[in-house]
Amino acid sequence: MAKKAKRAAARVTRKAAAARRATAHAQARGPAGAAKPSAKRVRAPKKALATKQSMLAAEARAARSATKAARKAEKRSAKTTKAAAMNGNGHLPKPSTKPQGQAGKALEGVRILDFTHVQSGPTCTQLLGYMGADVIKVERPGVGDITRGQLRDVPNADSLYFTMLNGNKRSITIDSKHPKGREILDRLIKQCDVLVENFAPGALDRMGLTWEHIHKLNPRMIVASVKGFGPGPYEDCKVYENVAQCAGGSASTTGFREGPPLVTGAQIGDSGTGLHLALGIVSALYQRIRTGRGQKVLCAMQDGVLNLARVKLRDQQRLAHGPLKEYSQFGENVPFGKAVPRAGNDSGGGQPGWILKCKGWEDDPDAYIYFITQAPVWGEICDLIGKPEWKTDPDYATPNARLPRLKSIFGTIEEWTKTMTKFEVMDKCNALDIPVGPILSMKEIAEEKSLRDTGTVVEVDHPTRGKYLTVGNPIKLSDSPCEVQRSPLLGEHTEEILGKVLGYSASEITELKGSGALTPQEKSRAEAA
Ligand code: CAO
Repeated sequence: MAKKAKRAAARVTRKAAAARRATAHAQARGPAGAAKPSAKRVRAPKKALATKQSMLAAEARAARSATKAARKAEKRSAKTTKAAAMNGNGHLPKPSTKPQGQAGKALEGVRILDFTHVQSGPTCTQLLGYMGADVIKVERPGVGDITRGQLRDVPNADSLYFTMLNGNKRSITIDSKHPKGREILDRLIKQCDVLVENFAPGALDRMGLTWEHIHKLNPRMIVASVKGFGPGPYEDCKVYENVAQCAGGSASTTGFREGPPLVTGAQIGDSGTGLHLALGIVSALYQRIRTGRGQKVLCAMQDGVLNLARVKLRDQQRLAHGPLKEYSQFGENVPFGKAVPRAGNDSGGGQPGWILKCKGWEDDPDAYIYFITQAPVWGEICDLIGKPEWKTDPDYATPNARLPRLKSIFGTIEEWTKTMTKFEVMDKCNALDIPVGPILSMKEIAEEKSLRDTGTVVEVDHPTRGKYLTVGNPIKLSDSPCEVQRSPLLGEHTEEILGKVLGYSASEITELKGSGALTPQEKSRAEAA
């Protein structure tokens, strides 16, 4: 009986090792080649071990004794089960011995079927490209992404609107409504890991690319969408950036109390939602390692904006318990209404701040600095601006005492900041750990050397428009270097993708070209002109 228990324990250990090998193998192949959803190849170690453990337990009970070796083996397998459960996808491969930055890129092996246009979706797929994914952008023949021709600064060249959102991608033109085009798309679906789209609600279904169709062709595919609104009364609406800023609570809380709601220059509706979507996609890719199957990822722009404006929903709830004392309207004795008001340049946190004029403000619209009266450095601020008496004056010495008189305090600080440039104020304040920030113009940012050095602002060369600046990857990974590439010309990689990715022969490609699935129909050609 003891022998039986030993054999059972050995079988458990062998199973655990096999499961470990299978998982490591699946990981090495990357998500594009992830294991079958049937989970035959990547056995869930936890389940296998649990079954075997219970067998072992049964046999051991029957034997009424177990050898020392059997108990050791049982302990080992229990540990394995626990570890597998803890990291969620089994065992990781051994740590690479290559130096950081030389072991490939984070999303290498992941292929994206990029059906995005305008800004929200392209932001997401560009980021995935920066992380090493192979992004195949599908565009309508002859027309392409509408932004190619919008806000053009160089005649007959793709606009900066397009080029700055579509780097690190390949472009293929396919008429998704042409029967042959549908065939090509079906092949692409089988070859890709993620389909990303931000069409108007229902457009993907109208192309015949329903979730059911996609999932049947490729059960591993993740289908990621940006829509204006989530399920509800507005779900069928088309949405652009500013609509999302308004519907997500940003516009009502931005601007000055006396003025109308204001939209911000930062594209929190489009680029912000694209960023949210990218996180959804990589999470779904990670879960797929364990489950072997894809899922739908949906980011509504209203939700994305609200997520970024969550401090204002915080304030809405605080309002039920009294005035918002850090808002300058409190100090000005202006009563609060029922909803969170616009706060001008008040700091959103617990440390009051305001934008103050600096030397040259009369001629330079950006000669300003954001100044924060952080409580721990209040003494340093008082000394610096020549008001040492405020350190002990009961009207100024504590944060609560200062709240009703913030406007006059910032007025006094401004008299001091106006005597210097914003960079001189920066130098003086930083030396004392006083948090301040210069208002930088886009011109200053474009010329800022440190942003070039870190790859946040990158110059790339383009065959028709020449050199242009773009924003590189704002997310820096130490083991996944980012090389920013120019955006593709319309259909630049059509043949390459048909041949190398989809395996069409030269004669089949010629046939496809003649079918009209890759070339503009007369109507779209006229529209594009
Ligand atoms: N071949 C053939 N047809 C194609 C095609 C291709 N390769 N690519 C797109 N099309 C078709 C679509 O199928 C759709 O046709 P139908 O309406 O007949 O089904 C048509 O082109 C237009 O798509 P659309 O409705 O998405 O585009 P639009 O310009 O009318 O609307 C937008 C643009 C952004 C308002 C809408 O796409 C939308 O609301 N998207 C979701 C929210 C979003 O991402 N907004 C942010 C945009 S950035 O500011």
